[in-house]
Amino acid sequence: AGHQGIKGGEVLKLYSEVEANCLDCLMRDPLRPFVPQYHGLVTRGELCYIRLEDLLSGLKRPVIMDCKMGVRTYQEDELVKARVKAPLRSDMYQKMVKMDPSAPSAEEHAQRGVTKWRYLQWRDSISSTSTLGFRIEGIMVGVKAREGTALFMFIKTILEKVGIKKPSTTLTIPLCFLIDQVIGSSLLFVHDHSKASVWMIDFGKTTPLPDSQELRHNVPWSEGSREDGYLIGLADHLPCRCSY
Ligand code: 4IP
Ligand code: MN
Repeated sequence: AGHQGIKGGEVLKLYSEVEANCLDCLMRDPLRPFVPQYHGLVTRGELCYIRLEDLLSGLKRPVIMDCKMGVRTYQEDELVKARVKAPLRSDMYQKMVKMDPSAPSAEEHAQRGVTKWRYLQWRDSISSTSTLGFRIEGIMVGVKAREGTALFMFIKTILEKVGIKKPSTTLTIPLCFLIDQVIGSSLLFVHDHSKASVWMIDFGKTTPLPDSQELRHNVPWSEGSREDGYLIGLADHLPCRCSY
């Protein structure tokens, strides 16, 4: 969603300040080789876009899997809002009913709406997000479970190589990854018979912590901790155990 037009190895994605800031940070980070290259902003008509490397450029018949990482896909702010004055979303209520008519409470049925937090939290709870720390959001038919597993091992290896697994002992500079809560971000697995790669994508809800405090990424979330559980999904589990 939000992707627009492709021009010569580039993809335009609708501008988000959060995502642009995160990409700025990533372009100066050891993680740079593992994210789409960011070429700044461009305006088309009324709208502003982020210019990103097209990760599928040059691939003839790519097989793609999108794994959304972490134990939650909503920001803590969303929860705070839901308690006070969050607008009710009828679109999200409808998506919920479509998947499980018994999911909304009597009150939610009556108002025919749910808060965004309620919907996102429910999606996390019915998928493998809350329990395994990732869920498969999209997959192109044809990818076999065994290939998926191999790809997961692959990303694990490259992330270990750049020091994410044991950050405190191997890193001297702060990584964007350490100081950010990485929410709603995906790993994009791409393979094209001859070549396989894994990319970190989608940083629209990845925000730095207020005081450059660092996250561990491998512990369960509790309200206020800001932990995202990214490494729970990455290090502890494989796609064959995924429920979604
Ligand atoms: C979507 O629900 C995803 O959770 C989107 O997250 C979210 O966007 C949408 O919220 C929500 O409607 P489904 O995938 O179940 O349809 P993502 O973009 O990470 O896939 P954001 O990024 O805004 O949370 P709205 O508010 O954009 O509709
Ligand atoms: Mn997405």
